[in-house]
Amino acid sequence: MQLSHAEEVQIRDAERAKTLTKTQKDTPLVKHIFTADPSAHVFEGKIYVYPSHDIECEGGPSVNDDGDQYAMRDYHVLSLSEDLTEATDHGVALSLEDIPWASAQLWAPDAAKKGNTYYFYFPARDADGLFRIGVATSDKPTGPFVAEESYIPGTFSIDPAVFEDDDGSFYLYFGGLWGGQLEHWQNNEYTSSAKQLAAEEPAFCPRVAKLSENMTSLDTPPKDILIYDEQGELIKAGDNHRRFFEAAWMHKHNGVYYFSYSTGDTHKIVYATGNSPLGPFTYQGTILEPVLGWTNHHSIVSYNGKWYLFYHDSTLSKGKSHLRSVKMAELKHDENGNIVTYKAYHE
Ligand code: FUB
Repeated sequence: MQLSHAEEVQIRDAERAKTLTKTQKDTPLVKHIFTADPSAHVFEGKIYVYPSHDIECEGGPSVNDDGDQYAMRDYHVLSLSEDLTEATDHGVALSLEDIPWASAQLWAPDAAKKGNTYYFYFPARDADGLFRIGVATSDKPTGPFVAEESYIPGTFSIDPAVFEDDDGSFYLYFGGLWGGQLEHWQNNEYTSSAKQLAAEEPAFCPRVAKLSENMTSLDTPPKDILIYDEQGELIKAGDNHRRFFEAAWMHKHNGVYYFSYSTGDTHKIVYATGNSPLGPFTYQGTILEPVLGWTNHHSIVSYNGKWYLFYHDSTLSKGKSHLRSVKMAELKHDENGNIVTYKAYHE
């Protein structure tokens, strides 16, 4: 029987964990729960991290390429001490049973602050099993968050990331292949059969939409984010080391927009740069080499004059891809603005 990619990684990583746990450069921010998909932001002078909360599934997970093993049911919020040496878990901020429209799988979230309100964005499956993006609000960065009655109209797929530009506009980035269902959405319409692309066709695009003033709806329909290579050609579907898979993030450094993402089945975090939050972007290189575990997912935030990379790996669970832990490291841009590739393990 042919193994899925997820099963192959699971078998491989049980062995790799023995070495990589010894050579890891960073330790998990918290160890009493498993956390993943960290979205970090500075609110009121402190770093808050909005992660997924990984759990062991009852009866053991069914490991497959749709990600059924990622069966999360609630969210916790973490905050870091000012010297960044300690993390506090503020407990459950939102639970599946308190989200009227969601049926399962609380995947990678993000958060934003506008005025005195904190907005928590999260993907989940709706009653029909389609991933949608929801929003919940609180007057505190740690929640508890109160979810809207329905998901944000016009949203689909997974991995919301919210970016506030210098003019106070907010943009929502999202999308994810395979279990994230992005292949089912063309021109913002759902099709029951996933579109198949030939290797030479342009890859599936992540999406971006401007958020409305109220932060709970889209101001514009989602639009494709175009990512070009150095020759000015769109990155191809078969270019698995550079094409978008999931885990979108945006940061701005010296006036340049850095769009970063996971390449999925090649397990890297890479980036592309541009002059507008809406793109187009030109591919630049690797931010984070593959980590222990199937998924690679990150965020990048500036704090007290330094840049930090938040990411996760599966060292604490000894290589189980669905039980991950959030870590952090300093991230450097060189004098030309290029990001210096980070390796999470000593050679
Ligand atoms: O945590 C579930 C999914 O795994 C996320 O939504 C993806 O980005 C990947 O990290």
